Amino acid sequence: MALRRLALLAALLLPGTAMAQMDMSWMAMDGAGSGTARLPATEAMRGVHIMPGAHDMVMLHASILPVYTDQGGPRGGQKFYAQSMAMGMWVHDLGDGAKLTGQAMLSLEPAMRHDGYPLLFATGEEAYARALVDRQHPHDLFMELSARLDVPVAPGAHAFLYGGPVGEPALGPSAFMHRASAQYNPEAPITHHWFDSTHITYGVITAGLAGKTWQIEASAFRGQEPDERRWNIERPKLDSWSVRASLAPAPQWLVQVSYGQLKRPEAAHPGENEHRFTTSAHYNNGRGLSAMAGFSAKTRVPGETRTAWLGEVNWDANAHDTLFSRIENVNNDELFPDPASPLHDQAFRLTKLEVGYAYRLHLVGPVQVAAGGTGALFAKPAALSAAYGRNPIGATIFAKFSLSN
Ligand SMILES: [Cu+2]
Repeated sequence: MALRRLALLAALLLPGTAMAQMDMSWMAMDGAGSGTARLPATEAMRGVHIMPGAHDMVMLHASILPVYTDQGGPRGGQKFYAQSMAMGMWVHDLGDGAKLTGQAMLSLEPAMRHDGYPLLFATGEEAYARALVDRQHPHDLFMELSARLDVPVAPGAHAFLYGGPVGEPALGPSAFMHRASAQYNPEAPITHHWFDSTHITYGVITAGLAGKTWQIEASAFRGQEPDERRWNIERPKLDSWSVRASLAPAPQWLVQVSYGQLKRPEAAHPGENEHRFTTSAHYNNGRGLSAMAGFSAKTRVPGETRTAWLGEVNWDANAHDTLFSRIENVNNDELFPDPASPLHDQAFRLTKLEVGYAYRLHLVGPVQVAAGGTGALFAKPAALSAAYGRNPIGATIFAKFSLSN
């Protein structure tokens, strides 16, 4: 594992310190995902690690992902766009098993138009004061500004407190851009607003207890989703709550169950709260194969319950070739936001199957590129054929430049 190699290197470089005397256990991350979410312990954090001192570690990660997509059918748009993110994490050893972590994550996606990029059958959030349909919103400049304190409370157990003006509550799986199973997929899931849309939340406080193989936590946070002005930091609030339990029966596995009650999350559904239940299982064999399966049920209050499934896999077959796929099934009632439409507010069960290939190449220093393409097929009720065409087929090409160890 990268961290162990790093600890060894640090011990060798620090003069006068024998490996046996140094306690590097404070650097252990136990499969850290986005926010306080966990991933399999075999899933190493990507990025560049620096040790400015024996008690400090800095991790840097960044990626830029130019994409061209044609989503297919009459409602599927075409666009050239770029996703981007940069992350800095600083971990400080406080001694006696305690540590302090600061994390910042930024994106230049606000430079996109407010309506983001075409993504057939995706809905959620707004642009130009209208509900986004068949599009994915851009992310905010500040994706995360958080701090976390870990203190040991019993042998093999520690308590943690996490929070900040921009963070991620204990709800859902680790967000898609942090999962190895989605690392080369250039598209957001169309089930983003069922599973992991709370990954950018203005105002989060989470308290939890964790061991190597388990974690329980609870959050207070702002239920309202980010608005379409993406350069600013919105006013934090703590009007919603969630709880999550995670279990790692083996280092290759992580299972989470979470539930939250969100106060008026969506501008397009004024006056409606949301209760969200999610569960997911994540697998990583530590040798290039990672996968996830998840289920979500979100209930509008007042309103209906809409469910979604997601399956995702990434396989680095060798040093250069990667195959990946995602299948999603969702019951969506937001495809026709115009009240004049006869299909307004009607729910349709949709399936998207996406299959992709990436060629990975080490460029220079810590920079690598993964270039490839994806194809997408959809299954939908016949009632949607007039709007979406009988068999829309999506095609996307991309090149992802990123920092890695
Ligand atoms: Cu998002």
